[in-house]
Amino acid sequence: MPTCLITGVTGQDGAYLSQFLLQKDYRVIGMMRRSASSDTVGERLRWLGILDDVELVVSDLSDLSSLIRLMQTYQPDEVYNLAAQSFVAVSWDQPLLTTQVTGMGATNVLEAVRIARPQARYYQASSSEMFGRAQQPRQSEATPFYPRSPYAVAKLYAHWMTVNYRESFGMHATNGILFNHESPLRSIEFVTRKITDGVARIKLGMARNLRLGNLSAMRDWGHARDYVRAMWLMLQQDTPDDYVVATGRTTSIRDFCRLAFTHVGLNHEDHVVSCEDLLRPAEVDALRGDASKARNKLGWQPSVSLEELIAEMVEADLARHRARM
Ligand code: NDP
Ligand code: GDR
Repeated sequence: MPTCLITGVTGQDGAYLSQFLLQKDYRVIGMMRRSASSDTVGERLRWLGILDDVELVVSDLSDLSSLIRLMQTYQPDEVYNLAAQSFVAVSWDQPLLTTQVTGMGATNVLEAVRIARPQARYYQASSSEMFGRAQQPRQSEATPFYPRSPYAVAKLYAHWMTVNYRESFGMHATNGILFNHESPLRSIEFVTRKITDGVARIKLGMARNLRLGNLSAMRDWGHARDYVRAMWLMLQQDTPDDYVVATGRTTSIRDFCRLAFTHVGLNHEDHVVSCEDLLRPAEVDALRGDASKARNKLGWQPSVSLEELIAEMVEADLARHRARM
């Protein structure tokens, strides 16, 4: 039975990846940080019905010695570094924390692997945000980076450290450059879930309007369940490498709203308000990925359309609110 260690196991991707690897008969060690709200930690794992199947261990991306101890104790075959301060908007308010966790945290995990478990295969959660002010209309592994936020700069540092550990120490270290991926388990502050939650509230008469920021930004959105499969496929390759994972379709926030409101028979123009105070200091205007390499080398392709994703998210939010009424 192979053993994997997942940092960020309490997040969206950590939950879906745990489920995926449990189905493949892995022993799943889930790293989480200590929380005073321990009764609600693991909500996503509970939602998927796998909370009792994941072995939860406490550590922190900023605590190298505890990370080394984890590698020594569990001797993982695969390490998925998903933990991060992952909210772009907050990274302008907390640039140093974001650097420490999202950037240097990855080096801590790489160091722990190098010191205590160098034969483990390592996955780094890189991001399409690194393309930022995109230098090409479709972004692939060959597209130059132009990060536009402290988050993206921190991710870019982690990305190059992963490449560097691969080249310097021969480690099986891989970057997955994943474009936005969403699900009913997405945190509520991200725009897709904010919209589907807003749609559900408005439909159920609990709210009238939905305040958003820039409605013209465009993103390439897929389903998180598809994207964690790509992570695993990357680590099954003989040679470590970097891969873009995306759907190749790009949609504006405005059109996402239109689709989500239409799903419940409402018109987004009657409810969505664009507010100045929610604009970002610097914006990533448009992203559209070219995942040809993942398709050709990993045999990966997305299985969920944007319309299906939106329907699943809106229905989940309607069910959540109805259950509380
Ligand atoms: P989430 O924000 O849902 O999860 C982040 C996880 O990191 C949580 O488990 C969080 O723990 C944990 N974490 C935060 N700080 C620390 C710390 N100091 N020590 C240990 N754990 C910590 O992110 P996603 O699941 O959406 O994304 C997974 C990864 O992929 C992230 O690195 C993200 O930046 C990256 N990414 C995500 C994309 C997406 O569209 N979802 C696209 C590209 C990259 P807690 O629950 O305690 O807060
Ligand atoms: P992003 O996701 O920054 O792409 O990062 P987010 O959903 O936060 O923003 C997407 C776009 O929507 C615009 N927007 C709003 N965003 C939020 N959160 N709230 C709003 O009210 C709102 N109104 C408009 C934003 O300006 C932006 O253009 C996500 C994260 O998961 C990262 O960790 C990951 O690396 C990238 O996706 C790929």
